[in-house]
Amino acid sequence: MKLYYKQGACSLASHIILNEIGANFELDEVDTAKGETKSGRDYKTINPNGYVPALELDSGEILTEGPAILQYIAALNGETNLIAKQGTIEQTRIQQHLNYAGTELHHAFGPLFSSSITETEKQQAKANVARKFDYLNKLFSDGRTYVMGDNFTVADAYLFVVSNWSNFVGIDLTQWPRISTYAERVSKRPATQTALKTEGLI
Ligand SMILES: N[C@@H](CCC(=O)N[C@@H](CS)C(=O)NCC(=O)O)C(=O)O
Repeated sequence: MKLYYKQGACSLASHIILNEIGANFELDEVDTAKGETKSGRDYKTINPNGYVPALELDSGEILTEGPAILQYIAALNGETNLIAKQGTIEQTRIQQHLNYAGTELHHAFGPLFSSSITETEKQQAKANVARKFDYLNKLFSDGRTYVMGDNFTVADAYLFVVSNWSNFVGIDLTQWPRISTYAERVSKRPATQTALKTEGLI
């Protein structure tokens, strides 16, 4: 398997889950601006949408869209509890959190990575991110360790990566103490540490 990634991007979640399952995999870094991989491939031939992550299977088949990739990887190792059985309320909840991570939190961060954003737009985007964090912070008010309870799942990998972007866009995550503690907890997992080191983030 080969993961096409960009340093610290949402592809980091797939990288973490590959480590969590103990997968044998390669990495190829993508310069999304140039549309090229480090190995010299035209990235449009891998993902026509131009964004990371993409996962190339040993069969040559390519998977795209982070949440789908995360669940595919997790299912490769039945010894882990990174996802739940299809059709159960637990799996639906994991989907709920993955969807929140992607279409709400990740989406809210989007404008903050644009080089053409105005100061007013930046403040609006930050306020929007804050609303998304408020919801997540409340979720943790029952003292849960991970978003699903005691068990770390694919949703935590994605939520961690997106929460961690706060450091790159001038948002102080300690405004949401439970999220800040949670992000710290996920960052300490050996699989996360390895991924962060490999991507040159620590
Ligand atoms: N819907 C896609 C979105 C992926 C996405 O937004 N990827 C970003 C990085 S987090 C990207 O590659 N953006 C292009 C760029 O950074 O130039 C997914 O969930 O996989």
